[in-house]
Amino acid sequence: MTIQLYGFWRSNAAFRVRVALALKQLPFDEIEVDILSGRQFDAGYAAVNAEHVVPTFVHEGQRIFQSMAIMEYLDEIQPEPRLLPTDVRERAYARSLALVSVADAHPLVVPRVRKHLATAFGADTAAIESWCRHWAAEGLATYERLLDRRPAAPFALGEAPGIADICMAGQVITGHLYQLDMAPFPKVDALTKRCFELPAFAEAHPFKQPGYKA
Ligand SMILES: N[C@@H](CCC(=O)N[C@@H](CS)C(=O)NCC(=O)O)C(=O)O
Repeated sequence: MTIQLYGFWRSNAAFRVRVALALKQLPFDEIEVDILSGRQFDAGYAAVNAEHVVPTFVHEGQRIFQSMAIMEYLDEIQPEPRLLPTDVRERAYARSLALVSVADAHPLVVPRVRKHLATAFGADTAAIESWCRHWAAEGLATYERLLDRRPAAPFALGEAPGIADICMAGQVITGHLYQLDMAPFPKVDALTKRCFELPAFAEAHPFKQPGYKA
């Protein structure tokens, strides 16, 4: 199976896909697109990804974008270990948890939003950091409330990590990038520490990628 992943060390969405690939033990080549230097707008990559974002996943010539779609595709081509539960209600809950970060919290802190805050509204670095910290914390607070209602056992849906854990771990990485105190989110902290004890999560961490800059 030939897999390529257009990604970037800091990309939260690429992190999700790297973890999913590692859990399924699927080897892949990662091609760097430096989204902090604007390489996502280069003509070559614009032809690959119409949204000018990473990740783009390429499997046997087929391009797939959006990390949730990619993770679901991986579950279909290589069902074990499962990232989504087989039970229909559990599967909906797993997607709901994943989308708290993927659809609601993470999109508010991506480079194009940070750039627009600066260019359209004159936000300076401190204001943009404050914005990002706020939305990173909102995502974590939502996860904490959800884990209050349904405790981890020991992962979000049971014995093994899946898409919910991957996306929650990504949200915690955003918190770390903005130096958030995790004390208000003890259940999220405990669950994601458990995730990062697994090589699939630890090795996919942005700080472990080639090109990482502190
Ligand atoms: N919802 C998309 C998010 C894609 C996205 O926004 N990716 C970011 C990196 S995590 C990006 O490439 N941003 C470029 C930009 O904002 O200009 C997914 O889950 O794949």
